[in-house]
Amino acid sequence: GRDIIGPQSVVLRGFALPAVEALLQGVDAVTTQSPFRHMETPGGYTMSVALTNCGTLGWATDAHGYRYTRIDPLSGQPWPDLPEAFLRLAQQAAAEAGFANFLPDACLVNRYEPGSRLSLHQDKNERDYAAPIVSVSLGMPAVFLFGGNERTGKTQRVPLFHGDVVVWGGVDRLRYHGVMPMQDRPHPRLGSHRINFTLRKAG
Ligand code: MD5
Ligand code: FE
Repeated sequence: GRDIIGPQSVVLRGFALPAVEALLQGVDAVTTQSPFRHMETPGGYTMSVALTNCGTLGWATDAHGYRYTRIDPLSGQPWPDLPEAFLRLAQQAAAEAGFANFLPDACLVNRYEPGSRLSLHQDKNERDYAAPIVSVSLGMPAVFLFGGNERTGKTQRVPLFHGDVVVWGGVDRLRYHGVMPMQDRPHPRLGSHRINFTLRKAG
């Protein structure tokens, strides 16, 4: 089924389930070349979420700021190719949500463990806010926080489970959002991890 969480945002429950094994193979291929790492923020913190990227452009942060890069600063090589299973799923999900012809060039892969959180933020480093973002959740459940266009004000709590796919677009694209601190509720396939990957048109 689907849950409408904003005027142009929808949770497609279990949409990724038929593709899980292919997606996890993709994650393995990516992390063999560009391992998960904990990046520094411009504010001097180390992120509790570990991340990597695939596709032409990858999101990175360090003491100097946030940016998209073509080269993985850890490996010194281009980010790994976008696995075909990622692209196929993202295009199907985008189409299902009313966004035809989604052509992502960037995929950020986040890995959460118990205690990991993502504080309220906006995603503003992409060039084209008209393109949607497709987000795939695997492993442990999370509570997603969905706010408004300003940091203050009400946030809704949206539970996200293994296999859920969220498509965010249009007027919802710049809403504040985050992930509550992860509880340890081990998943049969992924243990005490949550993996979330987001496909974007960044360039
Ligand atoms: C996560 N990741 O569950 C989330 C899923 C990130 C991030 O937030 O930046 O890595 S993506 C949720 C998202 C992305 C872009 C826009 C909006 C939500 N939104 O408008 O609410 O690891
Ligand atoms: Fe975000």
